[in-house]
Amino acid sequence: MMIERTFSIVKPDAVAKHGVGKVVARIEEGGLKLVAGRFTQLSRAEAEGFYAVHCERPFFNDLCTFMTSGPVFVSVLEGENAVARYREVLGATNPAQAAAGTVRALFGTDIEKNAAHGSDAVETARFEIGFFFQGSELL
Ligand code: 3AN
Repeated sequence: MMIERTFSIVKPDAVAKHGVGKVVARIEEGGLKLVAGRFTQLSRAEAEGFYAVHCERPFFNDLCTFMTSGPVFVSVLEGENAVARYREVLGATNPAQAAAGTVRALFGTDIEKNAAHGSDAVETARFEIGFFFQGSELL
């Protein structure tokens, strides 16, 4: 078992539904702990930079518009196999396919408004954490 860190965004749809506390509760119940967290509202440039890997995808423009549409809660999670574990807590990308009880099944609307983001690999997590947090902010 590896102690890892992963990166989370509670997206504008879930923040608007007052879901931040409920998502954090599921993170903690899943055996992960928050080592940093804050609200922010993404600029267009931040959204495009964060999702740069998807810039050729047809949904890129709409995704960036959605992600800048309201406040988000960004956080860093730590624990054993944190990357895979958090993706289990989130459920499948498409809420319609997410297992019952997962964050996306509970709070997601559709594949774009899917309540929360979690890094897909340790390397990605390192990039995504560094995109939002300084090392000194990780407690
Ligand atoms: P995940 O966040 O589960 O790793 P990715 O990396 O395939 O999923 O997609 C990144 C984000 O892009 C997703 N969180 C989702 O909001 C959005 N997305 C993915 N596929 C679609 C799609 N077909 N239409 C609209 N948005 C999408």
